[in-house]
Amino acid sequence: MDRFDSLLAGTIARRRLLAGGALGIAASTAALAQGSGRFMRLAMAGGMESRPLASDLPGKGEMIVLRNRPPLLETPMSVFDESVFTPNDRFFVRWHWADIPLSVDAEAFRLTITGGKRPVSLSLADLLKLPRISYAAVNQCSGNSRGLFDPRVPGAQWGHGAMGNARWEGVALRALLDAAGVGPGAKSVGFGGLDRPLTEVDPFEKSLALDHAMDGEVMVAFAMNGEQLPLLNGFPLRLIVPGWYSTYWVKALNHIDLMSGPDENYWMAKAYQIPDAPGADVPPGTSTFPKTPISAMNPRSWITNIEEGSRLPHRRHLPVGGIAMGGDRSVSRVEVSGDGGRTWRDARLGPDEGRYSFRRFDARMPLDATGRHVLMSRCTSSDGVVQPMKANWNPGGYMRGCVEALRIETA
Ligand SMILES: Nc1nc2c(c(=O)[nH]1)N[C@H]1C(S)=C(S)[C@@H](COP(=O)(O)O)O[C@H]1N2
Ligand SMILES: [Mo]
Repeated sequence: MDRFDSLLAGTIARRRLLAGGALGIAASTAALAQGSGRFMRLAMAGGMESRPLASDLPGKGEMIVLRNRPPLLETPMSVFDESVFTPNDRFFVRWHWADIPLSVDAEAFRLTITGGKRPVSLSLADLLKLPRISYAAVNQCSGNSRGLFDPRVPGAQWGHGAMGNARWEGVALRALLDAAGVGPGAKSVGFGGLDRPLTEVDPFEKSLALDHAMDGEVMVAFAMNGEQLPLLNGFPLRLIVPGWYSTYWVKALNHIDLMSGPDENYWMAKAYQIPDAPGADVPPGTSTFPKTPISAMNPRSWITNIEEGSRLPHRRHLPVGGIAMGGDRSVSRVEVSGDGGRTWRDARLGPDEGRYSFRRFDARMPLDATGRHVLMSRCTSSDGVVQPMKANWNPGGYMRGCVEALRIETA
C-alpha cells in the first residue's frame, strides 16, 4: 500500500470510529455540565481568572473549553513551545452552528462542484487519485486574542490559542475548478460544508474571488500533519487559504459553486467585516466606518517558553523563545526585548518551513537586576511590515497584531 491507499483505508476506518465519536461529544458535554474539575489560569482584564479544561472530546487531547455546543476549544500556549507544528489532537476548534457533523460516511461522501461547464461529483477515492500539493500554513481565527481587546468587545473571548500550524496535503482547488470547467461569466467561488444552523438562517458559507481560487495554492485538504483531519477540524475535507484568516477555511467541505454575481450570503456580505483602515484600527467605541471583508493575516509573534506572571530564579541571561508568523509573507526578523520595548535585540530564527508557517525564534535575554521585567517579541515580515506596539481596536475584535507583553518577576 502506498500512502495514498493507506489514507483511504484510514478514512474508511474512521467511519466506524466515529460512531463512538458522536457519543464522545454527548458524554463530554454532560461531563462539562457537571464540571470536569480541571482548570487553567488564563486571566484577561475584566474576564474570568481561569478556564475549564477538557480532554475527552473526540480526537482531542487537553483543550481549553470556551463553549461546548458547538465546541469552541482553545490550544494552551505551552503546546506552541513544543513544536512549530501543532499536533492534530491539540489543534483549536471553532464552529459557528450547533448542528455539526458527528459522523461522516467516508464511502458515501461526495464533493460536488456546480456552476461550471459540467457538474462534478467526487468521492474521496476519486479525490485521492488526483495530483497532490502540500505545504505548511497557519490556521488562525480572525478573532484570535479577542479576549485582550480593551475596551472589551462581544464574541468568543479567545486568548492567543485560536491558531495552529500544520502541514496540509490535498488537491489544488484550481485542478478541481478546471475539471468543472470555468465559464467566462464566473466571478467568484463559494464553499459550503456539512454543518447546519438549527434555525432558518444562512448556513456557514464563504467565497473567494475567482483569481484567488485559481492561484494554484488554495487547497482542498484531506490530510493534516500526515493524518486524516480530525472530525472537529473538518473531516474529511477542508479548504486551505494560506495566508488568510481561517474564516475562509471551510471545514467538512462538500460543496463548491462557481458564481457569476456578488455573494450575498450573510457570512460574506455582513459578517467578518473589518474597518477599511490600516491595521483594521478605529478609535474605541466607533461603529460606523467604511468596511471591507477580512482577508490576509498580519505578522505576529509570541514568547512561549515562559508563562505570563511567572516568578523565576534570576539568571543573567534568561532563555527566551517562541513562535512567529509573517501573515501572508515569511518571517524575516524577530527581535526580543526585556525592558518593555525600550531596547531590542535580534533573536535567532529556527528552520524556515515555508512562508505560511510558524517559525521558531530563540534568544538569551540579559537581565541586569532582579525584580519585574516586561518581555516582548516583535516580528518583521519579508515585505517589511513590523508588529506595532499599540493594540488595534474594532468592534468585531479582529486582527490583533500588536507586540504582546509578558510580565515576569525574577528573584
Ligand atoms: N463548515 C465550517 N467551516 C468553518 C467554520 C464553520 O463554522 N463551519 N468556522 C470557520 C472559522 S471562523 C474558523 S476560526 C475555523 C476554525 O478551524 P478549526 O476548527 O479547524 O481550528 O474554521 C472555519 N471553517
Ligand atoms: Mo474564526
